[in-house]
Amino acid sequence: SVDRIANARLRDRVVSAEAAAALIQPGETVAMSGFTGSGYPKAVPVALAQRIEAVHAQGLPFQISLMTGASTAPELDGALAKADGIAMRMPFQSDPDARNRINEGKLDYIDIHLSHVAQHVWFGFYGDIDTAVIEVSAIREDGSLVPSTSVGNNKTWLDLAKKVIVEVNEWQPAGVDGMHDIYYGTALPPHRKPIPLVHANDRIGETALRCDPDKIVAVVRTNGPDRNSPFSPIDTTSEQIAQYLIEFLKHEVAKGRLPANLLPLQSGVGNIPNAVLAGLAKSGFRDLSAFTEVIQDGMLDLLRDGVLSYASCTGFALSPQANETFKEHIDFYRERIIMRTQEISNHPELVRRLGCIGMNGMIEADLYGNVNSTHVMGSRIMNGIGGSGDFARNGFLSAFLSPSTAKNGSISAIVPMVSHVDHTEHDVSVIVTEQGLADLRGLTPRKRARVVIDNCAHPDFRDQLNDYFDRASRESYGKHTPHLLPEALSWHQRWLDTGTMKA
Ligand code: 0RQ
Repeated sequence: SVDRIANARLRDRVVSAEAAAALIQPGETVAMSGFTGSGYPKAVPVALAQRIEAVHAQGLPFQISLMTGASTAPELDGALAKADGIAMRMPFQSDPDARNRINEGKLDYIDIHLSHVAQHVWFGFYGDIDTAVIEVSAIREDGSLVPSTSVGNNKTWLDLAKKVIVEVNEWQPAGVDGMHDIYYGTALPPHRKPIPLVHANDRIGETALRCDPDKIVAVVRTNGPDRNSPFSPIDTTSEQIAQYLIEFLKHEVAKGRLPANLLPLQSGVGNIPNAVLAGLAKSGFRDLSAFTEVIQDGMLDLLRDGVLSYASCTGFALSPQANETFKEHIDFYRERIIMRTQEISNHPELVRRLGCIGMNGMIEADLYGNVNSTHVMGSRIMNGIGGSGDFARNGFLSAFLSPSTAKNGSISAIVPMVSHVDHTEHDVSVIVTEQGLADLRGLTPRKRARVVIDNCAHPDFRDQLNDYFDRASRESYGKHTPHLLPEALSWHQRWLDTGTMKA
């Protein structure tokens, strides 16, 4: 087979993962590839974690600051977190070991909008990047780097890092070459220009990443799969949520507010968004498009069936089975999928121009439409805001989806006041649970409360919510957004004290 490293100079820099990891020093800021479970380096982070453990065993300190696209991989975040090797991590994560350390207060985590990551690093808010570790599918003869299954912040990492380690992963399909669109027209204020993208499938950049070969200090050959957990089979709760949302979209078409093929869809990751995609497949919609961050199983199916004409993304979250399908039919998918840098896939200017329809999961929502996507009981981080905020604020409309209860019915996902705010009442158009859908557009806060309780709350919590709202409407200091401050977060405290939000 053809050597994936077509550049002779860079072929000479091939070393073991251990030798490459030895080039990373304690205290460095290291920027890695990876977006959810795709395109992350498979070997160097593990070798680095082993080195860190060996140094720790000698009683010496060794930690790095770690930035990625939005990686969730056990071989990256997991391995380094277990080795206690991460001082600071940003942005989105969801590896259980990393999450536990963050929630134990042992790992500093900064959760920012995915569209902000590249520009904040360019602005200098995070200091220098010492090393970039980037997985690619191939190195071309001219030394340019063909990304693998995610682009994320790789362009920024390669541009800004002082030294670069490249992993060339042979497991990734060679046919992914041509799927990427790397935009080199970004600039810093005050020199920014409009981004010339007006359709979700426009190509505005190059198919490979540029990198100064003098900065590439090591190249490592790997051959390992992207890892994502398989989706749970679609349950009735997810199916009901999906049905309510799809009926709503059809209603919007009937009212003339949306075209028959909708507007570019953004879909979060997880079982409920996957159920929505599965529902769309059966709904009669055709010729849809997606401008989203992550392509998951459901979207590949929609592309295969022609329900979705094309999709723009920055990464994949595929089950092992869908990974195989993707690889097998890479020529088909390359014609229909464009992978962009995450500053473009999530760009507020583009999300606003295209009029994306955002569909994301949530932890909880309150009576007035504020949404918490990240913190259980206001303090324990789940994953991170990811791109949900980029799409919620800037899209044509934004839906947040969740079962109406969590933890065996002991928690209501509809609460008097959210215990942490990711999306304010100003950014949330629609809330959906298996109980129904609350369309908050054009409603005053008090009318929103009515429709959220009536349509979305679980019957077990409806009386309690009505009681709160009625008393707040009478006794609140202000009557615009009624609240009883001592009680507003008492539901969460009750759950912490007694194991249930029920009074
Ligand atoms: O916990 O696994 O311990 O049982 O949260 O909940 O119902 O499986 O839902 O997988 O769709 O995740 C908001 C986390 C929902 C996700 C969130 C507990 C529940 C369970 C997961 P267990 P479900 P999902 C694009 C968009 C932010 C990022 C985003 C998310 C676990 O959607 O991370 O949108 N969103 N990115 O038990 C206590 C509640 C709870 C609760 C759920 N009210 N109280 N626990 N849980 N609701 C992608 C990217 O940006 C990369």
